[in-house]
Amino acid sequence: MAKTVLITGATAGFGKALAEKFAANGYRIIITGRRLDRLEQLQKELISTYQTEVVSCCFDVRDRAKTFEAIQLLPESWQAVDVLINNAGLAAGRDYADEASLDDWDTMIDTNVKGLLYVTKAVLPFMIKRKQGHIINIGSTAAKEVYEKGNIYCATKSAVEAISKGLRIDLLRHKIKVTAIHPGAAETEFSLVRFKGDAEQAAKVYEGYQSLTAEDVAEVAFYTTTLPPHVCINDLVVTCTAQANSIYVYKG
Ligand code: NDP
Ligand code: 8X3
Repeated sequence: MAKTVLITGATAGFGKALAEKFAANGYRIIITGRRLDRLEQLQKELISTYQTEVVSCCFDVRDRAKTFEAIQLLPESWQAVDVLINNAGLAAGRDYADEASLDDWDTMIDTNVKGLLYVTKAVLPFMIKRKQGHIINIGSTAAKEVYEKGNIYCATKSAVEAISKGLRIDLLRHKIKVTAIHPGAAETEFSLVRFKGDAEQAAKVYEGYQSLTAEDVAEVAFYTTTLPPHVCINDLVVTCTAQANSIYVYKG
């Protein structure tokens, strides 16, 4: 039977590219996100382009009850999740800590940390039952070096890194792989969301160099799932060639 991947945040950016990449490689796909219209559109596209099976689940990962309900209500044939990609996430604002909004901080912590934990906890019993599985958590170069005005976004991504390390240890006995992938700057809706719809400010982030694309990240993430059962990539940083880390980007 074809393998199954569950991808959070599949309505845009990395998540959408990941859904396409896994579908092109014969996976059955579970896509999730909050924007129902986009989920329905992507579901149609994946089915018609790749002739694969696709289920879409619309929920907000910050809502603990709804997240558990959506995952627990998956039909039994869809509960055999081989790969879980915790991708849903965002940055809200880019401000000095003393000037930043507490609501933005709550949003980032609730989505990037607590949401990731809820989805993981809901999917884990399916993997444990089958004594196999691969969890891929999307962190960021922001987990590795904190940058000015990055404060809580960087903290949430450091948390993703620490959570991945902890899960890797605790899940050894269940033979479940845990990979953390830390991409650098990639042009998606990320900056538009961060700057609350200010397209000009968002575009400036990617000016003067070739940033990563969502497809680049999907390619790398997919690669980590192609290795033999005894091989696990634990932690992987991927940036465009113009970027050394979350602080240094060469715009030449
Ligand atoms: P996008 O803004 O393009 O996509 C984000 C996705 O997350 C959307 O599908 C969105 O769906 C989903 N999402 C956000 N909040 C929630 C929520 N509360 N519940 C459910 N889904 C949610 O960003 P990217 O694709 O660039 O980002 C994906 C991940 O990669 C994030 O975790 C981000 O932090 C990380 N990252 C991004 C980098 C970049 O430069 N782009 C670099 C490094 C890491 P919807 O709105 O429909 O709910
Ligand atoms: C997103 C990339 O550089 O804005 O994680 O932190 S960055």
